[in-house]
Amino acid sequence: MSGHEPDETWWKIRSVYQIYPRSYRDANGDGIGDLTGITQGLSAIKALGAGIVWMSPIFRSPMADNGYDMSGYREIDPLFGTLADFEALLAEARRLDLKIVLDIALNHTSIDHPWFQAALSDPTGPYRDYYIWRDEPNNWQSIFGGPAWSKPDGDDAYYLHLFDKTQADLNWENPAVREEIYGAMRFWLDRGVSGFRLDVVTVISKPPGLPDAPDPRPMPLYDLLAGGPRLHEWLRDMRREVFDLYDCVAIGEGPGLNPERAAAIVNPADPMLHMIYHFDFVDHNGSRQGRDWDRVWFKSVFDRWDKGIGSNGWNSCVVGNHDLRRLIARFGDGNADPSLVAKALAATYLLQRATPFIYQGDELGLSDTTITAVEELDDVWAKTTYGLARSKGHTEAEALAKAVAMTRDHARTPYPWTPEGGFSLATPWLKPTPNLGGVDLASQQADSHSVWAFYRALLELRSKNPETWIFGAYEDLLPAHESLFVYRRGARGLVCVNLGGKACALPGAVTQLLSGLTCLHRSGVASTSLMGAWSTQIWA
Ligand code: TEU
Ligand code: CA
Repeated sequence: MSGHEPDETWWKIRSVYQIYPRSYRDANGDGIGDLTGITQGLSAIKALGAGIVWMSPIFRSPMADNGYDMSGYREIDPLFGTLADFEALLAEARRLDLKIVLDIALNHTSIDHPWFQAALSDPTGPYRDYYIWRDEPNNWQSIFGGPAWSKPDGDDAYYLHLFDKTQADLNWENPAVREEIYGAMRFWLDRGVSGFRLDVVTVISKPPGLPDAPDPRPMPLYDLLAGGPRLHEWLRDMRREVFDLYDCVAIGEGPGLNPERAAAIVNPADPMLHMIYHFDFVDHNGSRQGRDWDRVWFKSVFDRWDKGIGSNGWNSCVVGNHDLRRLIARFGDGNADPSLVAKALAATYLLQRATPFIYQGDELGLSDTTITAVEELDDVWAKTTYGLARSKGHTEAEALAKAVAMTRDHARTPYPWTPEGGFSLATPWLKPTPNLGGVDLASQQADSHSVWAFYRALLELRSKNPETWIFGAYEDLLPAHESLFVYRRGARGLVCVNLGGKACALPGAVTQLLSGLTCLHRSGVASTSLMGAWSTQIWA
């Protein structure tokens, strides 16, 4: 296939907006976001210009991991509403021409799931083999910290949980498990959803015999487990038994992937999933990894994935999500104007040869929140981190600092609809991020220079000129520059971004290219020869 052949496939053309349902909008006044709230909010997503809405989990769950611990794959959790509320949401989405994509955690269920409960009450019955049991644990550590194996009270064996101890890994080797998951996906596709985001799908196939890991710590273990021996076989099954039967999109979450592994999964000649998103950015949660934010590395990630998949298959671009600190906190600079940083980052990831994913609030330039006490933490991972630090002898203050540096709560605070909040009439379930002025939807919709307006302008660019901004070939013109990100799209698209706080001269070769083009958008102080701090200009 040639490098820039326009292709009308909707999941390439449309952009994705990710909703965190607990925190999007509360319609019934209990302080927690819900489906009716989402229905009311869809027109705002339409106005922004996204075309696909991915909702983090809404299925039945005891909410230890806010829905990524599912106890019923065919039920809406009552906290979020009813099936009728969901049908109303789908009807509104259809009216607005938005596609709805659901999130399914298929690597594990909650231990409250009836399957796990049956596995406990009847160890010789059919549900025991839905999960992974050993008499003696191996050395694996859970991603959230602590051992990856737990023994239920009164049981003889340990079950595997790569995440929280309430999230038991499913035994995908058991064909009955696979049938259950495929059936659940068809259940929702039959009701009109347009696809799924498959949580940690790369780790469903475990290494035979579950051997000890050379390095059992969480992240290295992840890399070891990603892409197990039967992953491709099961993804092909899934494609045949589910996705090929509908006009839908299957988006894999891909921890542990490199471009070669990912390319195999989205290869049009042997299709498994439509898109899979990598962890090169997701793994970079700022201070949690203690890595510097290196602009040359940042640019190289876009380049390596474009080279790795390009038009042979299709890339997706996830930079921020509900598992991370806020985008501008991870890839900003403490001193800069946050709205300039937000716009500069938007210009890096919305105009790639890929489907961009916008995480709720990033389109407003929302920043990290302030957390001053352990009681303010909700994230199970952060609480585990805090507890482990305390048990290792760290003081309360040290343990809290560790948890605050990594907690996923930063991204999960209520969506700011108005300067006063506007998320709920009640006290929200999680303390909102302080609004230091103008970081709310109403203010930004009224301001043509807002971050929101900038996001909308870039999404409009993408949809108005797909040959250039969606399918045009990608080339990084200054890969080694320490601050400037200048890339080309197709024959005429050119994006210049200064990812730093100091003004930089544009190299003459770039200035020359600009002379035949028109500037479509600009933020900060930028000219054809100079890029001010965190400035952006987009030409075609
Ligand atoms: O996340 C997978 C996951 O491993 C991430 O938490 C990742 O390790 C981290 O972001 C790296 O910085 C998915 C969901 O997105 C997450 O919310 C769930 O907690 C997790 O799976 C378990 O279902
Ligand atoms: Ca509610």
